[in-house]
Amino acid sequence: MSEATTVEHTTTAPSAAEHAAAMARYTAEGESRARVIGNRGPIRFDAPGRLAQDILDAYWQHGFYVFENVIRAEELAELRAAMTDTLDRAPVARDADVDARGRPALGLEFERPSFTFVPPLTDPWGGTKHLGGRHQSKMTEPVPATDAPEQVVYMVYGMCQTMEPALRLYGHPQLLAIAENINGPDFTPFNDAIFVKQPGLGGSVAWHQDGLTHWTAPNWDEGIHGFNFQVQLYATTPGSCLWVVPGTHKLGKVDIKGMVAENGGSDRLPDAVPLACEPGDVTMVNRQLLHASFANTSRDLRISMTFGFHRRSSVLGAKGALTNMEPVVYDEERIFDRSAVIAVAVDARRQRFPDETSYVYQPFAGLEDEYRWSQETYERVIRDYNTKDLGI
Ligand SMILES: O=C(O)CCC(=O)C(=O)O
Repeated sequence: MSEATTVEHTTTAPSAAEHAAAMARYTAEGESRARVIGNRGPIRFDAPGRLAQDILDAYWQHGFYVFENVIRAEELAELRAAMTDTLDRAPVARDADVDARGRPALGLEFERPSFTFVPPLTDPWGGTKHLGGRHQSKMTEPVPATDAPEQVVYMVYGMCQTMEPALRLYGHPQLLAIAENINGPDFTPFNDAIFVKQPGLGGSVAWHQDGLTHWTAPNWDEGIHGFNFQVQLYATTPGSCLWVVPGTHKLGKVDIKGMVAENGGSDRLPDAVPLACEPGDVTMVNRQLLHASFANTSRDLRISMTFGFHRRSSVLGAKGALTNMEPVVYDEERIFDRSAVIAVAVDARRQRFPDETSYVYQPFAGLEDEYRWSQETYERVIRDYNTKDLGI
């Protein structure tokens, strides 16, 4: 994360209103490109646990899919309530240890901070060396309203340890079955993060491809860096949502700076499509797909609960990337410990939704009784689980 606390806008920075107007023109073109591709609809299985072949084909062709209407109203309401409470309990400012009501802020007890902040409408990573320098080019940073706060929450980490509904979401049987279809039955977790984009305030995420470790691997292919789900708590619109450039997951590392230069210096890349969603929709995006989100000058709140999965073969023996922690090689034990979060999540879900058929996670088949959701497994498996993320 950028530690900058103030931002000096150049005289060429657009106002938020100018940015929103430019986005509206871009949106119309993006939406018509998106309509041609389609790549959206309800989750369908051809046979128990086997994702419909046309969905798989569409995902592998374009590098993304939008699953509609996945999260039922009851669960969505629980997720929203948990998220509202979480944001209410965020530190009042970046380094504060109390929330806006003077209570001890959420997350102080964990090893990794639960919140990151940015000045409104800014891009903390574009053109920097953060996160392996993968965000090659800076996004437009519109000038926020004069009464905007100095900092706004940008991302929330460690959702499984702070929000029980989020832990249950992590055990969602259909989403885990999809992960199995994409990455094999021994798939592993990646990490999770919640992107919070408040209307008129939310920062941007510069164009990037996620993977850091396997671009030059002899066995490189379009699935080697896994994928991310984003569960949308509210309607996302082209002004607030994630944009992707279809098909780029097959191209290897792309020259983002060159693409922006060729586009006259504009970050509104010509082939991109918006992943607009309704509440409860879930996007699946290949981590090698070129993607970004713009400063949120729209009127729409976006909260995207984001969690990803990998092939086990991509992770085992890989040297971890993406965190500031000591470089570590992911061995069997590390993978098992982080994967145990899935086992506990499946049971947490079973306890809350006993009529639903639970997902059977093959690496923990037969170990279910050791990973029942309880205070004991919270302490043993869930607390600080994100220090064991499997970032590649
Ligand atoms: O949702 C966003 O705005 C950015 C998501 C993203 O960059 C990611 O999931 O890697």
